[in-house]
Amino acid sequence: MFTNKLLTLVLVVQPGRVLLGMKKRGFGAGKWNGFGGKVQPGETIEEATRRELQEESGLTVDALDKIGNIKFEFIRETELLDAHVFRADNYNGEPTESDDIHSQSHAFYLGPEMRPQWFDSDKIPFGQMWVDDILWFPLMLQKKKFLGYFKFQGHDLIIDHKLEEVENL
Ligand code: 8OG
Repeated sequence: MFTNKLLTLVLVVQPGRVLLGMKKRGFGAGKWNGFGGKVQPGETIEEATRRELQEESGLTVDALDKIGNIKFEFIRETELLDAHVFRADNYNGEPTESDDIHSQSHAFYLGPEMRPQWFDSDKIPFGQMWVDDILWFPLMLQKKKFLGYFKFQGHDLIIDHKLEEVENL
């Protein structure tokens, strides 16, 4: 019945601030979010996490901490999104709008997908983010691990959810 779609999401965190990107098109356009996307065939989840981070922010990271797994269901849709969430506390490079050479070489290149910006940890723009984020960002910021399930009606309304802190993922 349901198909599972593997997604990655990484939050780059520095003392007192978090790097988010404004998604300019596609799924979640107009929202601030961490960096991530679909896991491609032949790629591990961690490889996909690093690739998406590099493509969308220009950054590379050494250590990636696995901090969460969130399943998203949308009513009347049969695709379950299975998002693997990571946190990185150190990074290399300077945040820049994505300049992925591979996508630029295509005739249909649409320009950068994300515009990165730092936000103070107490000024995270939850009003312009996915509505579930306000529930689990506090755990992420405290380095707590969690499992989540959110059932959406459309893109702005949660009709059912579970969120639990766990010791291990
Ligand atoms: O490839 P694409 O950009 O469509 O991947 C979707 C990205 O959005 C991926 O990084 C996972 C992330 N994402 C969701 N739902 C939610 C959500 O509710 N909150 C946050 N913070 N990220 C989400 O797909």
